Amino acid sequence: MSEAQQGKASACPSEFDVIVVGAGFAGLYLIHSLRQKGLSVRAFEAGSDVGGTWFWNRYPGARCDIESVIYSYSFSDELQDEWRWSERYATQAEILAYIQHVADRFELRRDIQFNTRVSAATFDEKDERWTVETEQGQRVKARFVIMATGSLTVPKPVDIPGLEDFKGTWYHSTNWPAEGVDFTGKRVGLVGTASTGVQMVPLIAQQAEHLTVFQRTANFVLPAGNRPLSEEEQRHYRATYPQIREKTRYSSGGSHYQFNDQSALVATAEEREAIYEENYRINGLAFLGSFNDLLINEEANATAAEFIRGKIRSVVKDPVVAEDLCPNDHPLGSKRLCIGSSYLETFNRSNVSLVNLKRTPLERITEGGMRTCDQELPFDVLVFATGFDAITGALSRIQVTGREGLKLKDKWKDGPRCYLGLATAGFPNMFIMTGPQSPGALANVVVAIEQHADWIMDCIGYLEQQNRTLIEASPDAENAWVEKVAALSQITLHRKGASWYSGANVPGKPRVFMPFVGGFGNYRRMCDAVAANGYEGFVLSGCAAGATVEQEELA
Ligand code: NA7
Repeated sequence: MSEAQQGKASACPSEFDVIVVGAGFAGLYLIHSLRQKGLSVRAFEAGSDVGGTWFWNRYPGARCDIESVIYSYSFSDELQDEWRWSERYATQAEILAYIQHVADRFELRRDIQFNTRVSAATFDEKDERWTVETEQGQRVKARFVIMATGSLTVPKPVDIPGLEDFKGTWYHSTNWPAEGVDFTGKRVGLVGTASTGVQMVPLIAQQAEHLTVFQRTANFVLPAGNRPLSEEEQRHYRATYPQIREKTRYSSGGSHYQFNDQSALVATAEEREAIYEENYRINGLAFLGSFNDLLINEEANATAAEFIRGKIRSVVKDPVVAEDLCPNDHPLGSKRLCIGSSYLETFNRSNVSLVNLKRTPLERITEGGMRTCDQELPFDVLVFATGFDAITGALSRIQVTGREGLKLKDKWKDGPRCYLGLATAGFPNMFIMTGPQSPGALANVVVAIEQHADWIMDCIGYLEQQNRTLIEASPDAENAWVEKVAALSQITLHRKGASWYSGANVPGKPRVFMPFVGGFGNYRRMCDAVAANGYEGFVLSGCAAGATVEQEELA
């Protein structure tokens, strides 16, 4: 094990051009891009290897809900040509192997210090440097700091009383033992029925003596339509990658699908049924593109929601269980659709039961199991698929201090505020990857990461060209952007789904709809226009050594 992997301070000089926090998809591409620009970089990573979200989330059934051929980097033709995805939707293991391959191929590990959690980042106005501090007490300086801390990295703490009393073993999906868990012969209680729970349930059910699924909110679950990718498909993808990538860069969600530009209310009932049927069978998340108004018109949305409820009723044999699994309290797509394999079918197994917590609320975890208002159920193992303190969770755990001692946690106490989702006023030379008010959470995040990183590289280049040393979002531009993101979220039906997109899943977290919903392609064009207009909305200041420039007033 190298010194960097052991997290040893001696492996690290004390000053760099850029410090990157995190070595997942975002951190790795940043390291590669910064090196290409000739900048020195050090990345700090809490895990013992690269991968970020895909390093930690190793629970049974973990897969990406975006197709493997597009959930991958586009920056290197050689990388693209040599990598083979074995299935339409890659498993966590395959995605992690890909990320590790990228780290090896571009020799990225030598700039990463593993097993090192960043605890603080402080901007010093006098020497225009960030000081980044680790939990081991190491202090390193840099001109820029880039937070590549990920949107889905910090687990939401289990908020059910009594966990400390439980005598059996318990696991949270976000921190799964690397060696796996054997559920054979065990009575398992699982809480959480969104993307993660939906992926785990069928696999745990195959092993467990009995699996009890505790569901608070029923979700819209669609079949993934997963399958191995044939040699011919692989060849086809490689041959058409330039067109596929171009499409993902300017599409609404970073995908290559052709969406239907027709209203669901214009189509006849038969046409609607045929389109829903086709998309349900094979298109996963792209089901939402069946018509152009599913996310903005409640009547249109209701037709799709009813189609899915019909599917649930046709698959699940017990009519009471089927009705319990039918989502009724939020529009389809207002929370992320769940993409599964044999999820609904699993409820037809004799060793699986469903507890509807809306009807019989959970009271507490006990020594031997779980108690609802009407029964106590014994378990050997509890599994929590209860989600994340998403988007802002990782950043809020770092003590970030900007100009004049301004603390990020104070600035964001009523909700996060970023200009373009990339920077926040009062924190010069700090960039945030796929942060709040960026489209990252709603788009194919790898496409968003490449766009963010490329934009940041150009921005640093511009700053140097202008002989400036500091760049920061102006408060006015930030306010206008935050208002725009909030106004856009009111147009879509996302406003009706309480989810991690708005912090609604974490008790006490400010309710702010965080992702930009105006479409990824539009966002890219807006960022490009900002750059073309001399980084409009940003204030450039400071003066490079040996240069003379007029100082701009901060707005
Ligand atoms: P999510 O989407 O936040 O879902 C968490 C699930 O856990 C959801 O079903 C919650 O029910 C349930 N939950 C959370 N806390 C409780 C308590 N206290 N009691 C009962 N049920 C609870 O997290 P995921 O990990 O599934 O997915 C996150 C993203 O990862 C996903 O969107 C993809 O992008 C990948 P609720 O809905 O709050 O009633």
